[in-house]
Amino acid sequence: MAAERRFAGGASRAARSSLQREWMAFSLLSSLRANFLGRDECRVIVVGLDGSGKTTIVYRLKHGKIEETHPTIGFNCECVEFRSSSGGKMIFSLWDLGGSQDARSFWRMYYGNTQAIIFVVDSSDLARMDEAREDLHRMMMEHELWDAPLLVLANKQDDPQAASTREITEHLQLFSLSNRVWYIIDTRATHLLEKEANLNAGLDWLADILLMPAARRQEKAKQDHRARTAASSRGLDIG
Ligand SMILES: Nc1nc2c(ncn2[C@@H]2O[C@H](COP(=O)(O)OP(=O)(O)OP(=O)(O)O)[C@@H](O)[C@H]2O)c(=O)[nH]1
Ligand SMILES: [Mg+2]
Repeated sequence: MAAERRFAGGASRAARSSLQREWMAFSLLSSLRANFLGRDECRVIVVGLDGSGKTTIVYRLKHGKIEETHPTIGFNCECVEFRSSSGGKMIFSLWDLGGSQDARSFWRMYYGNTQAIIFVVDSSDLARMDEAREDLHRMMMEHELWDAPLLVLANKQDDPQAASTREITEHLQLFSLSNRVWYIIDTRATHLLEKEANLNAGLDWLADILLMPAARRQEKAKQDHRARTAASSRGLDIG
């Protein structure tokens, strides 16, 4: 089942009441999914600032092609069946949340039962990297998301101005996330070649992590943190 909710923009009050309607639609859809869908479905929220490429990514994963997008107010939801390179099978239920400032104030409404977070960054938008970091860390403090693995997609790497994954790791202060499994990967969602788009590589990591027992995941978070801290102190690449 797929749902699309889009809003063409406009005055803030209109946008907020549209967001409230979206939230009600979301609650209904969530409870239907919880009742009727299988246990191998993983609920993932796809978040990040407006224009970072979330909808482009979700549509590409779903339909295998690049589609025209419009700013999302509310959410899009798509189910994507995925088999990781290690053979793990997973159905990702991807909840693509609008990234405008108005829409971001509603993100927390969608956190319940979330199993993983995909945070999309426009790597060429250095001017808004602080804003992205603040939103990310605010989300990391949320109780409902304490255990959710975090996949950061450093998108728009085709842009000549794009910051590297290492630079983005530093801008977003990912190293401070010592109790969470996280991973950052470079993506080019509008590149024609899948290998260059690199989206499946990110889902590969996520599928393997989600198939791990929770206790093992916590242990991995600690191991990764120790390894990254050690690599950083030796000036090595720590992504
Ligand atoms: N150059 C380049 N453009 C991209 C890439 N990914 C997405 N875009 C473009 O970025 C613009 C915004 O993409 P969307 O997917 O609508 O962004 P969004 O994050 O869903 O934005 P909101 O819905 O407003 O939160 C579109 O014009 C996309 O074609 C990429 O990797 N490289
Ligand atoms: Mg969108």
